[in-house]
Amino acid sequence: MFDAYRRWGYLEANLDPLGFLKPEPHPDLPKAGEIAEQARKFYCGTIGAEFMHLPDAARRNWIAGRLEAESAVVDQKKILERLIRADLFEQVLQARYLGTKRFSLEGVTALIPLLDEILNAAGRLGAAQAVMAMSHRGRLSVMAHIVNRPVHEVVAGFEDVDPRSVLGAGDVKYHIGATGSYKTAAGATLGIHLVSNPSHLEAVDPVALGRARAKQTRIGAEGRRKILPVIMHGDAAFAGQGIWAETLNLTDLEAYSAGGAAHIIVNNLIGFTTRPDQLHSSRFASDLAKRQSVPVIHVNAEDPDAVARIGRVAAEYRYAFGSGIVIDLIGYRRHGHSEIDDPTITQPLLYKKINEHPPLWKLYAERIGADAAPVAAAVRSEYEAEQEKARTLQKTPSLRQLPRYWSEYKRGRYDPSYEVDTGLAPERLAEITGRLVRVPEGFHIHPKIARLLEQRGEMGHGRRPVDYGFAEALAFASLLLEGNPVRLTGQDSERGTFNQRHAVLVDTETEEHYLPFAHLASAQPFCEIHNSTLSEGACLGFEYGFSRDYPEALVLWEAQFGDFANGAQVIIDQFISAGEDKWDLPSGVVLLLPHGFEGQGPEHSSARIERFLQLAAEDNLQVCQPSSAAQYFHLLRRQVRRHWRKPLVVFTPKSMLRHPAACSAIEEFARPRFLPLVPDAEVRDAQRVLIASGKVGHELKLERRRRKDASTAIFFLDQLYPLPHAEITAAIEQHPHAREVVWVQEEPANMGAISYVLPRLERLAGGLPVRSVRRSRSASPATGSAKAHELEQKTLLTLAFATRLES
Ligand SMILES: Cc1ncc(C[n+]2csc(CCOP(=O)(O)OP(=O)(O)O)c2C)c(N)n1
Repeated sequence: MFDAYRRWGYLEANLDPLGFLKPEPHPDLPKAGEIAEQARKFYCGTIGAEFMHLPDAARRNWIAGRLEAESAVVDQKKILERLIRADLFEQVLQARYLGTKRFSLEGVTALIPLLDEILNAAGRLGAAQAVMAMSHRGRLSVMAHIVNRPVHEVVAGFEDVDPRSVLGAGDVKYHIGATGSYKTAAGATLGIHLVSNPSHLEAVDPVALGRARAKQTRIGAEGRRKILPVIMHGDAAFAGQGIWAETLNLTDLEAYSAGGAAHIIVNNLIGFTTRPDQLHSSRFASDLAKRQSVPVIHVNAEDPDAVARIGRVAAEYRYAFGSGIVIDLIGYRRHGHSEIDDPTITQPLLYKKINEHPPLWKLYAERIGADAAPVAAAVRSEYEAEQEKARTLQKTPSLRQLPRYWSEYKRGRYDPSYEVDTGLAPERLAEITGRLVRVPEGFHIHPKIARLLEQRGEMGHGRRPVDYGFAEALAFASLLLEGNPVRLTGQDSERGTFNQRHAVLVDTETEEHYLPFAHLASAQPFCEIHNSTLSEGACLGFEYGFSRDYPEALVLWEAQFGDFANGAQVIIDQFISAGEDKWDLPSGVVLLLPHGFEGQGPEHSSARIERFLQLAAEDNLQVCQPSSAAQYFHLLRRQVRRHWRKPLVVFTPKSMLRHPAACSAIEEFARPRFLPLVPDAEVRDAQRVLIASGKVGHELKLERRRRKDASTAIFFLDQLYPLPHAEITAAIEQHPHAREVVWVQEEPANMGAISYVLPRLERLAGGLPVRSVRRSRSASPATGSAKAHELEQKTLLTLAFATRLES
């Protein structure tokens, strides 16, 4: 009978303080008798636990044991004080800033004692820091009561005193992150990082986990114990947002695990105006979590003692099993979605009931027989004084602080003084090659890989041109040997989609894996190269998060084909391109996006260069398309060796990966730096200058050879943003008799770099006419027919050379 209650008891539990979510009688649950009564006490009270889906009996027994044990004593006086603080914080803001959005926590104020209990238990178990993420709801309260930012600093956001300092930048107060510290009941201090967050619900989840993982990696073996991720979700968002489903799938994987997170659904049983029966196909918003071995514990937010108890159980479970757990904290929303919405229009009956319902602290004080009035009066006047103090501030204080490991890195605008040399002498490259191509004794190597390693050996010793795959390996290995960690994830990135990387070697007899990058020297930083899940948003979000806490590492995310990056568009728009402008938070994350029109159809051609260029402003990104293996090598090394931290978007080749035209002599790796513009070394005093980026530039060179044309110079624009103005002007000036400049791109006229490049080239061309050759405007990026592609490509090349030269 107990087992039936363990399995189904939650359906009959009393979980909704307002009683709209009715218990659902289950036929397998006997109602009469002493044992039934006892089981009902554990499983059908204000806690409803779903854990019988866990395949591991030890975990099921652990949870049953906790739920069936006597409740531990909780500090009711403290809980009451915290509930008073949470409620009066909102009421003071409501009174002083009427008509301003704050996304009040009222109705689910039990979140604050819940977080208290999680942090107290985690502190006892060895946590030193919590990485927290949440959306708008209750965020200001969490900043004040958990992150412990002084209330006047949090309130300063409402005063908005120095708008001139953030013209065009900054963010609203309920999205900005905060750093602070939390004192546990036992006197320990935990660092708290509340991650900055865009409006896009749940987008912050993978970012927070990536940050937690990076912090754990930095600490080493004790990392998982010391760093606890805590992620808070809205009920509508938890059920509805795909990026959260993707993130959940990362939880237990070697590449992504952070030892489990405490997840809290701050469940007010409503979306903006939308009812739960319109928000999810399941009884509970939390059902998605059951796809995995994650327990879900629902708790009625109006039983603070039960809430506190579950907080403790959740933290202990995370530490016992290194696994995530979901707490579904069910309450209500006192006001409209924001305080300026009138909820009585869409939920008149619900809000009639809410209006008559007293705040939790009053109910709780009555329940425990406490006189709350003196504490409430003291808290109210404390917060009113804080609000007065906020009004006197001259400047809105920053609530965030970058960790110390960021101190030597630069953000903001580019400055040429940041440049450093990235070249390596051939002898050094030969030496690195020796370390890269060796295989442990007894390792059974695939014959094709044996051949590849042999060829790479020749490349590294200057006996064969170096291809992209090996140029990348040389960049990774040299950075590792110079003390910089490397982390790369992406779909099938261990081998490489185009069979070009082979970072992870596989023993043909045992399928054991061997990562040569991890065995370069006895003391070296970590190198992690992993195949990712089949997700873009969560995986890129995770790497962005990782890069935020590892400025000295090369952190890369690779798209299988560049067009799939649009599955991560929210992360690109909201974090990578705008993060520094909104939150002053830098990142050096690298995106590798295979790009190029090769007749593979509309979906495998374009990484949408145009979108990245549209996002580019204020030196927020670097958008590059290296034209050769050596350029790629220098670009990757520059990203780390230079101390300017900026996201780097690299359009990487497909067919050109091994193409002789894109391979480089070993001497090219010794030249000092990456060239944002590669001028033409073959043609002097040209009459026409063609400028292109990527594969088409090589095709133009072949076409020039075929035509025996000696009057056309071809430049590669390898860095599209920031645009190398001086280099472009100087290269054009090398051809004083040039009569026109032509931008050539494979992409249709409404795509590619054209709308960004053309007006700029017109300014840089010293009065020469500038025209363009490209495919016609098109709704879809490329043709689905390989033959049509060839015809188009031929026409494109012909047009680049055939048109009339203007005088
Ligand atoms: C991806 C995304 N879609 C839509 C919105 C607009 N929006 C903001 S809050 C909200 C309702 C969220 O409900 P819930 O997740 O239950 O959180 P609550 O506000 O109730 O705490 C919506 C639809 C958004 N911010 N992000």
